[in-house]
Amino acid sequence: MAGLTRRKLIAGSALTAGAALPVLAGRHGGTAAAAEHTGHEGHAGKPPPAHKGHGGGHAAFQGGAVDHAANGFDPATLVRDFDGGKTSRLPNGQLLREWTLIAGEKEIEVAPGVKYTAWAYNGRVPGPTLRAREGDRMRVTFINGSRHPHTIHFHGIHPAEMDGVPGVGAGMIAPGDRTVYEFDAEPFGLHLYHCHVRPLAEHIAKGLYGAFIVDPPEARPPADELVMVMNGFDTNFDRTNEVYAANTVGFAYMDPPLRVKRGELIRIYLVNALEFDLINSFHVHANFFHYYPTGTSLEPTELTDTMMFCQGQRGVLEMRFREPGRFMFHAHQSEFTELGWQGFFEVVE
Ligand SMILES: [Cu+2]
Repeated sequence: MAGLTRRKLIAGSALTAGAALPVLAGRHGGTAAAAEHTGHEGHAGKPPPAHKGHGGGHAAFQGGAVDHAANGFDPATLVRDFDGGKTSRLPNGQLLREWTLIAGEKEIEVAPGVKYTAWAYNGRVPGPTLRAREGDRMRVTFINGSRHPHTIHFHGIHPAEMDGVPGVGAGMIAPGDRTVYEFDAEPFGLHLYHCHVRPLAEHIAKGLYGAFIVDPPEARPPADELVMVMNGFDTNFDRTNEVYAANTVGFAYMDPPLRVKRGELIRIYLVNALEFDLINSFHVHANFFHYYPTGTSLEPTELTDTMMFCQGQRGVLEMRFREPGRFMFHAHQSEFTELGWQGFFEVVE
């Protein structure tokens, strides 16, 4: 992978724009994808092979050949996976939610044939989507099972010693050590958590982050709820990303697409965990969404089809599809789109 740069990938994508279309239409079987995968790897250390139409070159990058079982997580299920922890009542009546997060090292496939040695909470990138209601007590036991010091820094409001930064409270957690972060879940909204050990960009970019949802005291209206953590992977350590995605695996929602129901309220908890690029974005085709910045108000601030996000920025999106069919969603930075950050909603009756 040493010679794999994102500029080369983009150049390749442009060359094979025609070949990529059949992939978008979902006509590639597993065999074709596997063959293309070989073609893709051919780009790593030598000039691109001649593109002989269908199946050549970078159509490979857009196949569906990632081994989700080997990764240990699948974007298709992760997108609706919310973790409320183990619940019990404290003597004062407050609801206690408990989780254990273990930091470790794990090789994952972030696009067909593109492997990356990630640092992960509980073996998945993004880490578990932690979910509580405003005012619940959160108790997160953090175990560092890796060879480097790490922390968990939560966004939200909490005491300084629970902030998960070096030099405050428990500070950096050494390999083999553990600590407990405990605080009340507030304010309601969409937050995130991530490691806060320097060099910060590397510790975050390696995969130590996840979404943290605090529900309002009165639940939001019923909806088909999705979580998308926008991220990227610097596979050749040049401080630019070679792969972009929502929920880690580039092109994951191209095949299979994300199935949603016509007319049903869809709520997306959208977090930008991207490093090395200052801005990311979300765009949906042929539809508009209400946008709730940081999810901290129940009144939307905007009706739009595109939002941009700085690092750590997040918000809640709500929309309904009027018609069945396939509708794209992707970053509106075309470069990110071509390098993996794109998918389809498949709207069904
Ligand atoms: Cu770290």
